[in-house]
Amino acid sequence: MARFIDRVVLHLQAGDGGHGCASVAREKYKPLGGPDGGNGGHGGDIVLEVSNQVHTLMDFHYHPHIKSQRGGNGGGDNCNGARGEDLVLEVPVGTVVHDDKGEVLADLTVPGTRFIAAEGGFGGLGNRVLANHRRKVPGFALKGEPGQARDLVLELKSVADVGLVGFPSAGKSSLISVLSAARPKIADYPFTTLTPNLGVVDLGDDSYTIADVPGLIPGAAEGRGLGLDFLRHIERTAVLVHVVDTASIEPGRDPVSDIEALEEELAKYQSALDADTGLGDLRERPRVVVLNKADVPEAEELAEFVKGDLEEKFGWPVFIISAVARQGLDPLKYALLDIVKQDRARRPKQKADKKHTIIHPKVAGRKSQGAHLDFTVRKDPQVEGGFIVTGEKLDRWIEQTDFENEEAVGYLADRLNKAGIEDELRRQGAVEGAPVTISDITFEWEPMAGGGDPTATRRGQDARLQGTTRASAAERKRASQARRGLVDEYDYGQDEHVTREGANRDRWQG
Ligand SMILES: Nc1nc2c(ncn2[C@@H]2O[C@H](COP(=O)(O)OP(=O)(O)OP(=O)(O)O)[C@@H](O)[C@H]2O)c(=O)[nH]1
Ligand SMILES: [Mg+2]
Repeated sequence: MARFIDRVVLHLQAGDGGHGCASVAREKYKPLGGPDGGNGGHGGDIVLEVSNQVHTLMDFHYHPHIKSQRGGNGGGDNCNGARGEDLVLEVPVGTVVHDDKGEVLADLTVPGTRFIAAEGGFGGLGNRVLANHRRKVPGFALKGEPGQARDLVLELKSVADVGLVGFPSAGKSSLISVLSAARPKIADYPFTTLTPNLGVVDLGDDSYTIADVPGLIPGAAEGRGLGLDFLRHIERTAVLVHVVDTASIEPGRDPVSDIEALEEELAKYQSALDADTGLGDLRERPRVVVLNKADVPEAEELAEFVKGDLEEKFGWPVFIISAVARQGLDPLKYALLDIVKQDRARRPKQKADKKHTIIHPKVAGRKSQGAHLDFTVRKDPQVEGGFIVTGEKLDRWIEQTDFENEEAVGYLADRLNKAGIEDELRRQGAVEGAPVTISDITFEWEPMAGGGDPTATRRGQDARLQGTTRASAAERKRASQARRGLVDEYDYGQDEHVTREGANRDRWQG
């Protein structure tokens, strides 16, 4: 039998954005035409789509590394790069998406719902759109942003209204087979059922689903039997049914202690759930007791004998049935329907228009494309006189910057200034030459004189980039990375060699 995979860790890498292009139009009598570099295309997203055609997470188990397409680079002649294709992966109904810290990101229960699991990077702007009246022919373009890389945990929780629990061979699979069209394997040895079975109980106008899970034994919480893992399939049920075998009660076991033993395991399972699942406490779920195999005379006798005790002890409804002889099924079916209906009435209605919902997880800076920029400036605790500037959008700006290109670095400096970061640094007492760290790079701060027109930078005229004795921005970035441990060691070519320790001892002086 195929192994039932119901939990899988996915390693996602959404497509990077294509780079923008810096290009200058060349026409016959116009040796230097306008900028005509196109934008890079956005990288493709990785999307999960709920489908009722798939029922397991099996495929992901074999292919957990998932990558979507990169955006095309922009080209000259105003050619924009192609958008990377989205990768749409089908997941079964009942898939719950967690991040790697266990936080629930999405609970995918409605077919057609889409979840953007990893977003492709934005394409970089080409020099045509970067041009303005001052920067007429930008000699640079923005780089594409890397696509989102993240690990997600998918868990399949069957969406059943009724969950059957019981010792092995109590007759759970037999019961689901007579209540629904499900045809699970039935046999007289324990642990016949290795993976949960779902069935639909059809009562004409009404229907509900029922889940038959593998047998439980005392000690399951410590891993005995099949363990407790499969209980996640009954986490969201409206009612739990204890199926008790009254025909083959062994010495030392009786219906009351059987139920108590399983209750104990359920409680252990509940307390092992680390976070609030949002599904309420399993221990507070309504219960029903089914005394099965009443076609066997002694079993029926025992069942009649303990019924009153059970009702009194637990306060749950008790039904005496025979799955094999199909006896006593109708009262059980309708009693379960009642409980399911009450539960449904309590839950918020799922609107019909929820059909094609798209769930967008929050992605840094994406939603706030406007002028407003959130950033924080604080003193660098490790560097005397240094500052650290953080802000979601800033990381993106750094990523977009081609540090090999000084004009691009000048453009970044303008953006930072415009955003008010210079003002804030000044306000907090930063002095010229202060090491300012943004994202993975440390700059040496050179305030713009008198806070001059921040858009005034023109090609090759950025004062902050003058001077031949200074390290290039690219070199500073490498040194900064080495110092911050982002790269262990970086070979500078020639004889220069910067190591982490070296850089720490003797901070890079740009
Ligand atoms: N006499 C009688 N036997 C039954 C009845 N229901 C189930 N059985 C028998 O009990 C044995 C176990 O039945 P299953 O339905 O496989 O039990 P289960 O609870 O699903 O068992 P696991 O999957 O191993 O946990 C089989 O031999 C069934 O034929 C019943 O109502 N009467
Ligand atoms: Mg079974």
